[in-house]
Amino acid sequence: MGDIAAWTRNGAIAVLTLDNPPVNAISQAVRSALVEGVKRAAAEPDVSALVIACAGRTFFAGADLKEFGKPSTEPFLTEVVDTIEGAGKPVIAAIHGSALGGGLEIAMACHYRVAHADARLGLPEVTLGLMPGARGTQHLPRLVGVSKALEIIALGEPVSAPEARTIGLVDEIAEGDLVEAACAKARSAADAPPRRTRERVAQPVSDDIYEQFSQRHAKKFRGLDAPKAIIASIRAATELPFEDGARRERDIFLKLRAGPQNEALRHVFFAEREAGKVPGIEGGEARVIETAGVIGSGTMGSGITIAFLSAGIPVTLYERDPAALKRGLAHIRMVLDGNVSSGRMTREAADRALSAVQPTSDMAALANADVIVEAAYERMDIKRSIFAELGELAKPGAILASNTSYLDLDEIAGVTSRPADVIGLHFFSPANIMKLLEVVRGRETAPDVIATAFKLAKRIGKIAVLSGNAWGFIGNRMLAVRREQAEAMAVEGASPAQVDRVLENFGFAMGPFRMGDLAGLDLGWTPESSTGSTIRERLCEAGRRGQKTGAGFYDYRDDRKPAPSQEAEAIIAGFARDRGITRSSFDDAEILDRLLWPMVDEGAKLLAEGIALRESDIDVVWLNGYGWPRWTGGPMFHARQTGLPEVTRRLRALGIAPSDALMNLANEDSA
Ligand code: T1G
Repeated sequence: MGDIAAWTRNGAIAVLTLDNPPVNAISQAVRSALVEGVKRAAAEPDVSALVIACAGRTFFAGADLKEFGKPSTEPFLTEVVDTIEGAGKPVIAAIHGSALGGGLEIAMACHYRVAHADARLGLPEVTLGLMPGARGTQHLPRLVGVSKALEIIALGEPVSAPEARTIGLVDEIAEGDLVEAACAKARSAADAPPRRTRERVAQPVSDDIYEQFSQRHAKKFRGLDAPKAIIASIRAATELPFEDGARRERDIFLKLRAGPQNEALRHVFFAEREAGKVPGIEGGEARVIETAGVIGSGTMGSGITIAFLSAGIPVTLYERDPAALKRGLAHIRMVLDGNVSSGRMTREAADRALSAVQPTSDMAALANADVIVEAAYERMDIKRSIFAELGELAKPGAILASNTSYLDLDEIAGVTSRPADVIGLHFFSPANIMKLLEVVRGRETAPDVIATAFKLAKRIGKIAVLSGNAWGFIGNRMLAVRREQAEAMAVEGASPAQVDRVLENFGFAMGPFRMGDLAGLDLGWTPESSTGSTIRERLCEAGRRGQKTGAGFYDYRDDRKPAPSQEAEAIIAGFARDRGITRSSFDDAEILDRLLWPMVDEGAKLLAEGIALRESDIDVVWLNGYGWPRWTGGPMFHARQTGLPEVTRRLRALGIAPSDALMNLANEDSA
């Protein structure tokens, strides 16, 4: 069996232990070893039952995603599952870590399942644009019923071992040694015929169970092909003989696996892991972070504080203005209480978090923090004065981070005598929820400070992407390009509602104009500084500063729903007239091209300038910071799937000359 599988005996029980680090992905070698092991157990007369276990940190974490996109190799996982379930002697799964996807399918093919109390079990294929492809949609409803199966498979959320035990997915929670417990279960099962899941019945449920489930999760399923297929396959388990349901499942699985959404979502899976690998930094020494300081208790400062507290990192929250500090603390308490009522957090954890924040209006209280994140106003003069003080008062070795969204990190670092300790940690609002963290590397930022930032990001549940120090870093620079195109189209005759609808149909939750109104049109604008040179400024001058003033690009009634605005339209038309622009109508395809491809062109420039390390990093930024629809893989992947030469052609058709950076990528693509 080679070194991927070990065969040991525990009396009459054979134990087959697979070892394919790091997560026991079910590679071809693993599949072969499993089939060989089951056949060996059948052939050895003094073996009365077989335990299947995994070495390392987890049971099988699913099919080997690295084999996708290549020709399938035998034995297929379906053959493995059928061989296990068809075995003449009982086969018991010993589950620890995460039994996911094909891993859980292997476990369900076993006749009994024993799990470690900390194990998790799930079928997350839907997050990859897939559905289980090895009897998962047929076995699970037979074990736990249709409603639970719908949740576990169509939502892709794992269950804990205790919950799995309660719903009938797991037979026992191991007390003490897992393999010993599994062997004991095997001994107790050895005299009875194997209990085959496929011989059980999946109880039918009424149509409205499926209807209600689909409606309840319509937003989550929007744009995805897999959920509908999953629901149909689970239903088939209650209507068809096992073999027919399994055949149907396999056909649909293979179609999804060959489809664009699986390709895009597999790209996302690996891209999000690749982003954490920074050449010259990865695995480097990191500084110890036990306490944090946050400067500013506004929306960002309190969100960042919650992110640290939720990861068990105590925070000294500094705010110059005591009234603002009080508001910030109230916001933190409200969010933590909300986490408790939504079940995302226990009351104890929330109280522990609340007791770990030390509010202060004296900056000296930050002196002992291991990392200090400045989340003050987005003005360079304010940031310079804060960092000049921080440079003096923060203890040696403390990391000084700015949450700036656009500003020059080197200028900020330059006012301190310790630029090596200065880094950008650009959180996205709400900072306690959004997963993206742009880690901005200054000219003198020390490598161990970057390594610490990436380690800290993982600890607080963020996905970090490295950015060079240039205006707007990665995401906001591309966002500015999209906004410019959107507002230009509004001046040229497209309505804000049409532009928003086009982007929302593509898969964004919110189009650029609704987003602008929500964020406020007056960011960085003041009546004194206004020049009326953009439609945003014209709207602000007319008092239309966004949803918060009841009017922006849209009118907002008391239900806060955006309604097309005659007044905004008149202001935009007036702006066009002043510039001698003849307005015309747009078709949706042209609007989408003008929203997406100039952003991709900007992404190519970011790569050429070395601000972004990889195309996939740019995807990760947009997927996790701006709600790019995951099933299309991100801006750069979507452009690749469209074909870069085609993207440059469409840019030219819009009258936009592709940059040299994009042309170079396109030429490589067609080489
Ligand atoms: N295949 C290949 N490599 C995988 C992998 C997989 N399934 N899962 C993880 N890795 C790699 C990952 O790229 C990283 O590599 C390393 O392992 C650690 O991962 C037929 C078709 C198990 C919860 O969707 O959810 O089965 O960067 O950083 O945070 O029906 O990995 O070190 O080189 O994520 O501790 C279904 C995917 C597949 C589970 C561990 N299974 N994996 O999380 O570590 S489809 C999944 C995870 C399927 C069947 C269908 C997580 C984890 P590197 P990591 P982690």
